[in-house]
Amino acid sequence: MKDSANLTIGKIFYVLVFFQFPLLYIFHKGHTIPFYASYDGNYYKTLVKELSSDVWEFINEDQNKLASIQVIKQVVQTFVMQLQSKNEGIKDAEEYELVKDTISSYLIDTALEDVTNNIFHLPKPEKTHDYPENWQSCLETPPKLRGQLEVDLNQTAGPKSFSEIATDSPALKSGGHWSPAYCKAKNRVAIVIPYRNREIHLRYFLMYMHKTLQRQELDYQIFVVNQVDDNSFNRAKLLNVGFVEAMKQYDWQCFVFHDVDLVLENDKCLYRCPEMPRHISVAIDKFKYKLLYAAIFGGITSMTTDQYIQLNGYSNLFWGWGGEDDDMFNRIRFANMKILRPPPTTARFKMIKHDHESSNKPNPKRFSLLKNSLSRMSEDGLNSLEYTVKAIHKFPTHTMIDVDLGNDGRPKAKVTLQQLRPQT
Ligand code: NGS
Repeated sequence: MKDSANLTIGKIFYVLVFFQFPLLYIFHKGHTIPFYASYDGNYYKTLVKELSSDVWEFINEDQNKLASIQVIKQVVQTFVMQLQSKNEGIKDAEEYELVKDTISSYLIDTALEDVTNNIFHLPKPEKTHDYPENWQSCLETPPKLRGQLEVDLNQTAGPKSFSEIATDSPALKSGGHWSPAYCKAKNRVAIVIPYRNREIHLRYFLMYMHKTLQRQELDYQIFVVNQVDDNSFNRAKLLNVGFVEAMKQYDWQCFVFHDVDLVLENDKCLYRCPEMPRHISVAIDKFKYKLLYAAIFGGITSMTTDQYIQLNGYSNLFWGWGGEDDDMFNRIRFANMKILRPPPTTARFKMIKHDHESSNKPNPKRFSLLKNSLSRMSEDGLNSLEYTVKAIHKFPTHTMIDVDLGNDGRPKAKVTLQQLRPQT
């Protein structure tokens, strides 16, 4: 009895000696390492909030509307340095980084909140889906896939005509809409193509891609958004228009934004809805099947409807060639989303050879616009989109939306009196 009592006391002693060590160690460290918890938690929160609202006010002042992320960072750093010099705030580098991170995520959250509060409301689609609800879902691996495909974009006779393409896909419904007739497609995917005057490209695209998308067993439709005004080409704004107009028709779950000159060479690269924004045109023959640069987000991309709304779509301000895709890359990063890429073994594309169009000159403003992607994000995009639909043609192979994007801000050629008078 006595022995067993001794044993218990021994155990308690053992536990106390060995287990108090880590505690002592932590207490000891707690005193020597300067730690922001030396402020009471609320004080710290108030501090960050105050700083953030000051920064946010600064951004919202009219003259700072276009403040770049660099400027914002500078402002944040100045605030933090002021605190440090007063010796009443940040204690070490770790805490400094923490304050910076907290403030930037606060800014980003506020920007995103602005987007959500301010979001335009999507119209109710005419139809939600085209299949009976009780159908079995299509298989995870579509059985008709072929893998590597023969794609020839340089045929002497040129691509097939629109009517030949329609004949090849008899199950196409009006406007280039298709869905499997034997199972419930896994996804409803709108393919949006920004377009101007590229009929040969479009015919090659449709000739190959309809067949591929059908083997992938998607519920899909091809929307060609045709810029009919004579301003510089605005790829990003056309994508926004495509998004809104497509959503009016059907309850699309996701979008593939697709340049017309790219054709998929391997049907195993599925155009299904992605978990995170996806850059699909990974390996293109023109670039020796190598990614041009790590942050590239051009060519072909895909996003869910919700992600696109959260990002406020693309910017409307990129008139002419270049930069709009980099701006979207920034938006995605600011929204803390990741970018996914399919493997280069299947995400292989052939590009149709062509010259730069004269109406799509590089946009000289693209670099300065890219400096303030963040501060524009909440007010430049879906919620500021203005355009005029001139016509919607529901062809058998595709839906063509003729759109006037409005003025690009360039001075227009003046009409002279002579032009107005009939020539004699
Ligand atoms: C970058 C452009 C992107 C463009 C990419 C690839 O330089 O918009 O080249 O273009 N960014 C800027 O100009 C800021 S490509 O060679 O495919 O025509 O997507």
